[in-house]
Amino acid sequence: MKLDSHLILALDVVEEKRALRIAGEVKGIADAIKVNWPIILGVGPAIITKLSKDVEVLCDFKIADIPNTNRLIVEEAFKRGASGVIVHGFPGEDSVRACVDAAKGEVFVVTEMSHPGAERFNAPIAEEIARMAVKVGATGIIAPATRPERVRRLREIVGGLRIATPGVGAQGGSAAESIKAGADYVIVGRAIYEAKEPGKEAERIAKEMRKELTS
Ligand code: O7M
Repeated sequence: MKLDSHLILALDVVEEKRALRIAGEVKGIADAIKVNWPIILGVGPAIITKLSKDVEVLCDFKIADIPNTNRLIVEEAFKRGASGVIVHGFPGEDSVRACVDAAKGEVFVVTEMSHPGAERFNAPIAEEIARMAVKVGATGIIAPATRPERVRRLREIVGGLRIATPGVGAQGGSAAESIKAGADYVIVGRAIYEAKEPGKEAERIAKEMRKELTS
């Protein structure tokens, strides 16, 4: 996936017309569009192929199953035009390795999630998951923009792997702080797709990160 604006749009809308309008407005601004179950269930998996004609598509299926099922999901995502997939780390090394082996593009592994509830079960194993992501040869990890100090710590563990951080805007995280903490990408949903002018808001966030990177 390209690394230019450092912005990934989380397109969590459930109507095709609206999805395509927003995708059109951020075209050339976001480095990729992330699709999750809301749009897949609302619009259908053909949206992956449709979007992928104009932008790289990251399939955020948070894949978390046994190795064989994981492999099947990953194969289907790439068959439809995905550039990358997002998988959970907690099912273990064999499950994550099955994704890496089946992938025809990038694999991001979720370490610590951005919401408050993640602190109980998720955060205590996040560093181990990050080490596993390095070991199995994943492209990168997902880390919480809502806790920049955790992004910083996870960066120490994963070295040169890519880090994508959701939780900017609606969940209270800051794009500039995420970049400062070591993120390569920020993932932004509502702050962009609920904005009056999604393209302008995407541009504003990209500019905020550019400023941070050049300061
Ligand atoms: O900006 P938002 O809050 O509207 O949307 C954030 C998006 O990032 C949304 O698609 C979530 O499913 C996703 N996300 C999180 O918010 N927190 C996480 O810890 C992980 C993800 C994610 O993208 O996982 C890969």
